[in-house]
Amino acid sequence: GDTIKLLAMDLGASSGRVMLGLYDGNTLRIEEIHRFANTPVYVGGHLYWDVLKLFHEMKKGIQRAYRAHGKLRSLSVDTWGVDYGFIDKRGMLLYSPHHYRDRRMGSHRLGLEALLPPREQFSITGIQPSLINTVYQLFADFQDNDSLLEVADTILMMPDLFHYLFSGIAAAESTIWSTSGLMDAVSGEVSTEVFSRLNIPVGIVPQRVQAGTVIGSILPVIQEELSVGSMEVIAGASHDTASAVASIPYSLKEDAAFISCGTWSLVGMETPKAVITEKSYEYGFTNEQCYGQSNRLLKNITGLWILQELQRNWAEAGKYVSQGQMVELAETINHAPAIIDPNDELFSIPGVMTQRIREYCERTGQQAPYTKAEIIRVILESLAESYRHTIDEMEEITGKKINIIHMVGGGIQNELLCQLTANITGRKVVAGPVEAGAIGNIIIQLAALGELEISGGKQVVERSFAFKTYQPSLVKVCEK
Ligand code: LFR
Repeated sequence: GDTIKLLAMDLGASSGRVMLGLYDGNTLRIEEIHRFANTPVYVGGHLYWDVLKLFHEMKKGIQRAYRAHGKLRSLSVDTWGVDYGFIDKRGMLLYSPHHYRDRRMGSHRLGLEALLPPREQFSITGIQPSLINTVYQLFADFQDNDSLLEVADTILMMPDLFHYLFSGIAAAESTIWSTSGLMDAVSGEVSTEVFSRLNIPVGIVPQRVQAGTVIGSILPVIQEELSVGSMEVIAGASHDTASAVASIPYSLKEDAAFISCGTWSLVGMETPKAVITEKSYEYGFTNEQCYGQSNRLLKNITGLWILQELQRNWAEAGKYVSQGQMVELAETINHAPAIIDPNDELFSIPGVMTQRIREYCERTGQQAPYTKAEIIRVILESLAESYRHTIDEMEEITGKKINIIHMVGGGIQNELLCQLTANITGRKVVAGPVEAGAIGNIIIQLAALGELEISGGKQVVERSFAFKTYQPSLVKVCEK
């Protein structure tokens, strides 16, 4: 039959990609059409996403793909979680969406928690309370801005917002909404309890759709602007982590965990239902929705973000070091002088990471890293150490033994991180696919279009992409 061509717009917190999927009924090929930076902007001390620029880059991607490959069947956008924008009654975007690393939530934390204590948030929603969550952001917005009640007609999570800009249709897709802290873990619907406790009008949430729904087609004005034909707009598993996990061609229900490695490291496993217990709460786990509605028990670990910040710091000082060079440096020594907790608040907002790491080491009585190699090595070993810790906790919470770790996402190009993960956790690591978010996005589109079953989709992924296995080794990887 004919090859099906479709586009995955996979947006991460530091860069975005437009990927073309080519499916011939047997294997899937992907091709990067366009890659662009996603650089947030400070305005008056607040941090925002440059949403129009992102939309512009995605349109550029559509145009390029169309020129090179002709008719495209569909597109779907997936993004990081928790962030959102508002549209007014006329359907106009009210202002640029805030970045979850903006600081406006801090002063409203206690106010919110007086109305809805953290433990109760967790027991209703299954979501671990965190200042970045939609619920904290939204509460702060309504507190800070009196006019919002009148002018905000509809809230759109980031992927929903882009789908709206492409199709004119406002929808609330379930996987992205599952990151909000505003959904009921049992019903999988918006929690009217949470909204009413916080005096936020629940009517701002648009029609709910499940992951894998064709919601419309791109607007005629956009077709005209780009000189492209019509294509369907699909709400896939529009949360990047849900897409990434959907691409893993193995069962995550038995003895396996996953780590999705990007700006964040998401460490977790798939369970039939949300795991809402004393322990899962205390250990800091959260529950989000998977494609197909099963549950993802996981922990957010501040991941390669620390390395990305370090890279930005050094580049600003005129000393750019690539990610590859960072790994080479880390391999020149064979042991980190200290271990940090990547989730310590020190590392959560933009800043000079070398200083923050030294500060952390002083506070904890450890020898501070001095050279570049030492600093990078501290970050990588600390990540692997926090993976080990999290996986051990997960075994305790679920009573399941985890023998295999599936690592996916751009971060697995850092082979040292994969090997350190195998060594430090003492478990076998299977790494792949790298473009997990985009691949998950594409197979879900194919399923929504009726072109394959999702179980078949997993086989397609297995046939089509490379995987690499790392066995735990006691030999230091860096000893040459
Ligand atoms: C990963 C991710 C995480 C989410 C974090 C912030 O890219 O989507 O799942 O918790 O970004 O939105």
